[in-house]
Amino acid sequence: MAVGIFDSGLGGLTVLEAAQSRLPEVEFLYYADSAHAPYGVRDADDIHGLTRKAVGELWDRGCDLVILACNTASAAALRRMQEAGVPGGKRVLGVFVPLIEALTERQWGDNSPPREVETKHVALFATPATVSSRAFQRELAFRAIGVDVEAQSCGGVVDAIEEGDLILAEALVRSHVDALRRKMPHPQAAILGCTHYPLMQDIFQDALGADVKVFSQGRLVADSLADYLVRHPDMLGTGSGGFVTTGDPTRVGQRATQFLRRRIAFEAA
Ligand code: DGN
Repeated sequence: MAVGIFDSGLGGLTVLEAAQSRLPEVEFLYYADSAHAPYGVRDADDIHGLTRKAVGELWDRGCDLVILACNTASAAALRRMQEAGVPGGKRVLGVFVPLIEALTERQWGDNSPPREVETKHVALFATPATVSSRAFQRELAFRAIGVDVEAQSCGGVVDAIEEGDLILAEALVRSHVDALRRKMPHPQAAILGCTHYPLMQDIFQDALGADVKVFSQGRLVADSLADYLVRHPDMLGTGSGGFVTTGDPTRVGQRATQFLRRRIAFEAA
């Protein structure tokens, strides 16, 4: 019985880790489409096609419920996949909504009309594809009014993390935070709108300063998954847990081991 967790690469491990600690009794099958990472510089059709294929493979492996632990895929593919129709008994969920519910202080699934919220100046850090989709702003507008969002497209950060070059990743994060501050000098909150970025969360927090509340998705998505499984226990599926990748399993396993500080072995997808 496993839930599928999908990302183009290693970023979704931040969601997996939070989900494993929130739901220790649940197995997870993690799918990294490393052969096609990064998604953040691809166009929406391409991202949709790759995401559709990966999610289909997770469904075929018995994961009835798949979490897109990737904002780029959630922005470009989720709505389209849901509108095209998901096979009976299967489900795919994204990572935007739990984050936006936390930012706007809403309970899970509160679909009441948009209202004023405390946090009015929000910095969004995400991949070029997520920023240009404006999916975050669209979802936010369903729930809140009067929020000023300044988005910073963080080119290069995902690639540096995937390559294991954390010195370059840190330099890029600091320069993206500087660029954001030139547009919005005093954000109240910062959204890490890419599941890779929590791997650099301390650097974001340091560069932004202690007075900026940094939101990342791991725990929020894990809590919302736990709620979902209480209401839909039948969605646990028949698959078994593990780690698969379309890339080189040895190399991807080494990087994952480095990030999670425990041994992770990937198999070929
Ligand atoms: N981790 C992905 C996200 O949350 O957008 C980014 C992956 C990528 O390929 N750019």
